[in-house]
Amino acid sequence: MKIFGCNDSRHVRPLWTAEEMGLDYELEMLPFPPRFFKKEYLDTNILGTVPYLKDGKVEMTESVAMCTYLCEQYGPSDLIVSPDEDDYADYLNWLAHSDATLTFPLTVYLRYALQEVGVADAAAEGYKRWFLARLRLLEKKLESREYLCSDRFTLADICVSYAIYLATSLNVNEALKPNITRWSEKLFNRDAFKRATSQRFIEES
Ligand SMILES: N[C@@H](CCC(=O)N[C@@H](CS)C(=O)NCC(=O)O)C(=O)O
Repeated sequence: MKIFGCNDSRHVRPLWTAEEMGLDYELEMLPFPPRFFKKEYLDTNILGTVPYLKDGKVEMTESVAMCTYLCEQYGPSDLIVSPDEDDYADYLNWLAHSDATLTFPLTVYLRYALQEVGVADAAAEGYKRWFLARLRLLEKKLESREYLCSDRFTLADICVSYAIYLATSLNVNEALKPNITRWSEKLFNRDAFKRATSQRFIEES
């Protein structure tokens, strides 16, 4: 199995999952954005996005789906919440929320605040505020719990906390509300997370 990523990109989700499960994988780290700095990558992934996962005939372009794939293909794993558990619907909701509601506005912020400065500065600020407002649900949910679902560490924690990791790597530190800080510090202290985030693309000088 091979996973492609860029520094701090959403490849952290499947990599962290693979590390938690003790799976073997090959990782290729690319310069960001690859469609610009490594054009031949488009022959591998026509979208040019990361992460990209190749496992035999399997090819995937969605980070959250990759996490579920790894657990279902190479599990069984407690990282998954199954349909017979009380928190199943909540779990599915957090998985979708992690990318569509939390990570998406941050990537618009990244583009216009850091990559294309001056093109749409107001959009950058607007999407940052939108992201921060959308953390309301997460901060409230974490008032009374250690993990998001089923009283244990699951893919919901991996996928949602990645958005907090990305926010802090972009210096959007207002994301660090009290409950989110307590929860994410504990998650980011896991050895599997440290292994997943320590593998970086190094620019040749
Ligand atoms: N929904 C996809 C989004 C993939 C995506 O847009 N990744 C970003 C980096 S985190 C990217 O590749 N950006 C560069 C580009 O669009 O060219 C996922 O969850 O994997």
